[in-house]
Amino acid sequence: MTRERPLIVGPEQVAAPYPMTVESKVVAGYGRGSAELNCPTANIEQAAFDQLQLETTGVYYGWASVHVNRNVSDRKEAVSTKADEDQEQDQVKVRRHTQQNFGDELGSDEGVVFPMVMSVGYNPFYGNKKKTGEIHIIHKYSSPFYGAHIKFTILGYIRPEYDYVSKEALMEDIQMDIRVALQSLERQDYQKFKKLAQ
Ligand code: RBF
Ligand code: MG
Repeated sequence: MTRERPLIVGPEQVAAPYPMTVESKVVAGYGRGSAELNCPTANIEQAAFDQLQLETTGVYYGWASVHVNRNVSDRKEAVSTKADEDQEQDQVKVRRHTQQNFGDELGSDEGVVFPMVMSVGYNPFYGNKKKTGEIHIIHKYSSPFYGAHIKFTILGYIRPEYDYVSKEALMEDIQMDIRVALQSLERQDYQKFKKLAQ
């Protein structure tokens, strides 16, 4: 979509309802993020997402960090739910089954806070039925981290979600969102909230 976009959004000082901080397990999405858009996203559990009560769909920004999930029962459960997920494969557009590594390969990236952009809504370009939240962390991780723990703090809103004429147009807008988030987070007051996401 060709239109003018500001590089910095929101007030100089973080203002209500922000900051909003939530923790979630990283769950599998539709598998399009890295495969099609060159923009991997960590999908948020429904319960964690609902906690945020984000009425307004669109793109938000803030800080996020990923931690190894050391919860033993989560790891045991993963084995027993695999069968259920396999059965769901018959339906259309179900969430893919993905191998969870629980963040075991994070190495020195564990617990490091990076800037993030978060997409909230129905992804009109793909026409999802369910309102979801997914986070793209602006950092190149060496491995996926399904089943890991993500902690994130939302500090502001960038734009509504749009439909696009092409995948390339969507990708271009996401690249712009990333630039906007990075610039907007440079402000002193926004830096102060980095520690909330750790
Ligand atoms: N999908 C849309 O259909 N419209 C959007 O405006 C849109 N904006 C996004 C912005 C960001 C920063 C991110 C990470 C994703 C966005 N998406 C959008 C979602 C995208 O379609 C989704 O990540 C992939 O389909 C994987 O589920
Ligand atoms: Mg995803």
